[in-house]
Amino acid sequence: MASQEPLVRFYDLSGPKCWSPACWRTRYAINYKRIPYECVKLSYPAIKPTCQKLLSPTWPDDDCTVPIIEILQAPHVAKNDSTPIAELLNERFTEQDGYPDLKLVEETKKHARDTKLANRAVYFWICYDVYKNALDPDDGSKEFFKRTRELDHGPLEKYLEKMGGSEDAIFEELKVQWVYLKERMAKEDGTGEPTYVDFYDASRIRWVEAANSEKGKRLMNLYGDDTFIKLMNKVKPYEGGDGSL
Ligand SMILES: N[C@@H](CCC(=O)N[C@@H](CS)C(=O)NCC(=O)O)C(=O)O
Repeated sequence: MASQEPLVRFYDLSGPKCWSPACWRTRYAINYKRIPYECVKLSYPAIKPTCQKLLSPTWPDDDCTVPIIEILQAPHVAKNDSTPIAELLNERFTEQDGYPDLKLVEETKKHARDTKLANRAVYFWICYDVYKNALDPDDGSKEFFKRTRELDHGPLEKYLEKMGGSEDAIFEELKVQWVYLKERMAKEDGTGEPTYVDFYDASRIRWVEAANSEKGKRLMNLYGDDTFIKLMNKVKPYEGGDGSL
């Protein structure tokens, strides 16, 4: 990648590791499509000004999120929101021009409800770990994260109480919401070509691992089988790309 001119600029969150699940989806998508890119790490407080600069000065507060990408070739375009970003990458970097088509981007919308519930369960389970371990300690992200999250749901230390108060309760919820993944992986051996659905599911694992590696290990064994081993084997070749991991 380093020797090629970047065609995309990818805005990810700062922190010791890539941790944001939404940013992982974009990272996987760009790597899968083999698009040369550069990565800019943003602090939490920098997300809104960056959206306003790149997307629109009146960009709604609730939609000020990373990932954001800029396509650096004419016509220049900037976009945020991971799934529309994946769609845009397929439109602009086509098979005809030698870029692999990322399959099943639309499909993720079919599981939107389960995904939302599963993300909610994981969110309350690991939010305090994200605060402690995943954020950059020196760029204002931690203060911003704590202040804004606590306005919504009170002290981060007590988030687990919002979801039944125990990891067991979280896992019971996840087992139900994620059953489509278990059923899908039961038909696979973990060596096939990944799709956007695989990247979507894997991004949740990466999120937990970066926040708390022990919780990540326990999540990998959610179903007591090889569901997650096969999933993570499939996506592994698409993790790197710009040396920032
Ligand atoms: N639907 C969005 C969600 C993105 C999202 O929630 N990003 C978080 C980081 S993981 C964010 O930018 N939050 C900004 C904030 O909370 O101020 C996507 O998939 O891109």
